[in-house]
Amino acid sequence: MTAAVAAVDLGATSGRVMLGFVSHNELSLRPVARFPNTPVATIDGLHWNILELYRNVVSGLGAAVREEPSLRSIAVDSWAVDYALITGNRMLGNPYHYRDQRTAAGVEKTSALVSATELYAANGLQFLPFNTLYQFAADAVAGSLDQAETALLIPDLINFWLTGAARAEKTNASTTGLLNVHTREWDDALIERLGLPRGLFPELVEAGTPIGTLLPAVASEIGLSNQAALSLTVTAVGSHDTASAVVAVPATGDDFAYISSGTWSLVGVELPSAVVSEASRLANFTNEGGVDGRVRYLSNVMGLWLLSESVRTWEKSSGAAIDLPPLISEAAAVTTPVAVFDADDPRFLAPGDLPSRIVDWCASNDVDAPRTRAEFVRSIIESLAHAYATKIEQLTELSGRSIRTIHIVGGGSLNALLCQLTADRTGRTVLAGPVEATAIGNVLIQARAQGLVTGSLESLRALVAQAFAPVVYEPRSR
Ligand code: ADP
Ligand code: LRH
Repeated sequence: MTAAVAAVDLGATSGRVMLGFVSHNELSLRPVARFPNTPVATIDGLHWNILELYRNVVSGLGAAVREEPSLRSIAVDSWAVDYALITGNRMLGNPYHYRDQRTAAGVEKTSALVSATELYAANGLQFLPFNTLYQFAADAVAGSLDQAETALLIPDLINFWLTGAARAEKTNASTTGLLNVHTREWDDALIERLGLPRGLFPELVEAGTPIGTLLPAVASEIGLSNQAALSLTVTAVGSHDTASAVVAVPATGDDFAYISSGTWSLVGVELPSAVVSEASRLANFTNEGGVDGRVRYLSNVMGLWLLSESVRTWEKSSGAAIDLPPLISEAAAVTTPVAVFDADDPRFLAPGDLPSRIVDWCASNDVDAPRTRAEFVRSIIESLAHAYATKIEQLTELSGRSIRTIHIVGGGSLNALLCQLTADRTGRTVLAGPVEATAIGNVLIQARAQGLVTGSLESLRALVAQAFAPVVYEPRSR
């Protein structure tokens, strides 16, 4: 039997609500709403426009229910690390964006309390200045935690608003830096050492667990009677978007790496257990929690943010909208060599004029900077492919996993130049797509919880491979 579920997938660039139709031999998705995710800078820093996002989620769910009145389940995933502080039912302030500058004070405070080696042994997480624990430390310095009873990561917050139940889904909780890498439970000793209130952290739930049913006001808002709402479950899935994307990598065997390529590029392999060696810490590889207890052993590359923030800069100065596909075609036609810069240089993290920072990087590294738009785009895409290739080599060394093919999923899988250059620079076959891997992974885990499909991640991936044949890029000789 095929039945419908709805996936809410909130990316850092855009959000969508998608209907998923699943049975043991069928998988298809249909978008019902897409909306931009545009952050807002105010006098106290950079924030997500969380109420606007929630309004779009509810209106998208309304459209989903109109199209499929017998919808069985809803699940939410989003970007990681960010959260709202809650007292009772009240949100204390608007959630900060991970690109906000306030975390520097948190990094300093945390490093004074726990060494980087001890931290990695406890949480197995790569250092990113915006990891939730540094944000909490910054909040503590500012006194913002004093009134808070609970902290909810973004998908947990949306689930709370939909159902009234405050839970912490584990894959996303693993990005806080406060889960123990081995037990996958809140690390009470670490939380105490950091001086954070233990009560902030809600009960953990695994992907696939029911969270609750819709609150009556929400049911009415999306056009369901209270009675009908009782047969619709809000389900926990891999609520970290990357965890859901990894579920939907259409891989066979285990000799593959994935690149979840969107605003960020997450380059990794799936492992049965964590790698917490000193070499892994120094290479800044992370052990994030995956669905079904798997480990997502990966590293963040700055990603297509480099391109989208450059496009934003050019659009601002010209006042005209820029279409991505022709821009990428112009970059593909560039024949002169372009600068390959360090895509992960911290100078690229904050919002603002990105092309000028590429020019700065080139000046400080004595490299000729790109001049035309097409050269900038080519330089960005070459630099991303170079970073991917470096991470793939490190992955094989650090994990011992041999990698034959590379699956690129997410928006970046539509970028043919990026996919081809990745094949060329890694010397491996690249399989591109599906573009909506995150929503697909979200759909599959709720469908499995509903009994619409059964089996391991491997059998779910076989279903993805059958429904969404990837585009193949073979390496060209250089
Ligand atoms: P996120 O989930 O982080 O919001 P997505 O997976 O939606 O990110 O990917 C967004 C990125 O996908 C954009 O920044 C853009 O670079 C790329 N992208 C989207 N559509 C296209 C397209 N038609 N051609 C090339 N790249 C695209
Ligand atoms: C990708 C992502 C990534 C995190 C970053 C904050 O959307 O979730 O896995 O590191 O956002």
